[in-house]
Amino acid sequence: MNFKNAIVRTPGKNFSQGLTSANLGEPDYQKTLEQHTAYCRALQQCGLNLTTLDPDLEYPDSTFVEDTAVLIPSAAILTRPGAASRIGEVAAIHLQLQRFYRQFYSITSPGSLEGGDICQAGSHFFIGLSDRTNEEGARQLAEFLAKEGYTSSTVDIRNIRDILHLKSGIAYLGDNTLVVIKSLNDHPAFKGYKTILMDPEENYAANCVMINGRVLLAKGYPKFKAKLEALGFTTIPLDVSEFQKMDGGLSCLSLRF
Ligand code: CIR
Repeated sequence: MNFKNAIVRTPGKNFSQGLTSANLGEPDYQKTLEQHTAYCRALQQCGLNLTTLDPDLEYPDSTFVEDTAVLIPSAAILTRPGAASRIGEVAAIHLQLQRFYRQFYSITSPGSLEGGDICQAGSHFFIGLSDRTNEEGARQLAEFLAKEGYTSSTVDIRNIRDILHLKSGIAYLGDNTLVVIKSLNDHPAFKGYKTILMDPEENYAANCVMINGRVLLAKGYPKFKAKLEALGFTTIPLDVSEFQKMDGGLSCLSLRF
């Protein structure tokens, strides 16, 4: 799948006031900005046209734009984040997406859903059931996707430790290949896929993204990087330590379409 565009939002100076369960200390704002700039540069290096939104101080987590929408070529599905403090982030993204999309769907109450729980694998979608995405949100998304010609299945991660979203634990790299953490490896939904298994001490790096033939991955995870390169993938390692402190990963920093 090829992408042309990406939407990103520069982190605001109150970024450290967002939600987090990581015990990694407070992010350094200057470093956060530098890492975000390098991330944006990497997206451009992959051929994407960037729409860069200004910081939104009303929503400290709003740099994690991926959680606000699920995008397919024919439609944009606006989410309804399970984190109450993040529901208001969706309106601004809706406005931006109107420049690119005509067909919109919305997840509505009592459904909740965050983009980090949604992993596209070709014409199939894995929908994570998490503390942020509930059954009703998953049901609504599955219905919208079916209307647009996609299949889906749910993956319950509520009993999996240390992952916020489904895509904290899996990534799809194309060619029927999934990156998977050990605790999700035996899930029936992933039967029939080739899997790249994470070494548990490198689990954080499972949240990587394939963009136009290159894999963006977190810097500092040598085993995973070597594994990918041995399989013939071109990698772009990026330092995202400050985002990790706020439970964020590489994928959540952009909407790619
Ligand atoms: C949150 O807890 O909502 C943010 N601090 C982090 C969101 C990360 N999003 C993602 O992995 N898709």
